[in-house]
Amino acid sequence: MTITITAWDRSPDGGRGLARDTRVRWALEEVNQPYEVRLVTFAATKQPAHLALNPFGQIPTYEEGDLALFETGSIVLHIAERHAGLLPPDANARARAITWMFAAVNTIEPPILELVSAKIAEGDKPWAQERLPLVANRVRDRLRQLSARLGDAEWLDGAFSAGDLMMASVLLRTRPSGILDEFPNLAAYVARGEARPAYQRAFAAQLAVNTRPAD
Ligand SMILES: N[C@@H](CCC(=O)N[C@@H](CS)C(=O)NCC(=O)O)C(=O)O
Repeated sequence: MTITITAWDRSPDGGRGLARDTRVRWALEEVNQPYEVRLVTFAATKQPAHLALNPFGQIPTYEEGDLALFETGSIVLHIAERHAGLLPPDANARARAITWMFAAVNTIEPPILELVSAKIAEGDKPWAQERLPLVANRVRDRLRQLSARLGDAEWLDGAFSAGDLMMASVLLRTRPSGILDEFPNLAAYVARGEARPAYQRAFAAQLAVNTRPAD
């Protein structure tokens, strides 16, 4: 059955891989599943056709036959559950990998998004300069804890899993601020993720979309 995801027609990041379709592309590449991409504009994501797929008007979405999903955590879990390669066979190890997926989107991603909002959406407010360091420090607090847990391990819990895929994807967003590089083991962890052939293919695919000539 054909898998179709949605992605920005032109991503605001210009193809740096920070838009969330990249993590879904990465998961599909890890399990060798071909997929199609429907490119959408920001305006189109607020129209009824897209809202029927994602009530919050966001990308990416995932369609496969009569199944339509949104939320990258759910999409990546769906892919990982249906195809071998992203979740370990042992039940407890599998549960722990899923726990890391939730940790990525529930515990690590929120302060990172808050920092992005503080810079982009609120950067011109009179109180922004006072607030920014507080928000940045909340990101550092979480990364310090994650860094302590990772230590010098290659991945978070044994072999590479969907938990690492989600965590590395979320951490990537801390690189532009310089915060990722304050934690050398996390920076190396993200770099290991980016070095995976599946990530390279996913990155190249989204870059091609974002660097194609204008119509
Ligand atoms: N929690 C959602 C977040 C999706 C999300 O924020 N997508 C961004 C693009 S990376 C978006 O569509 N932003 C436009 C908007 O929120 O209106 C997920 O993980 O899928």
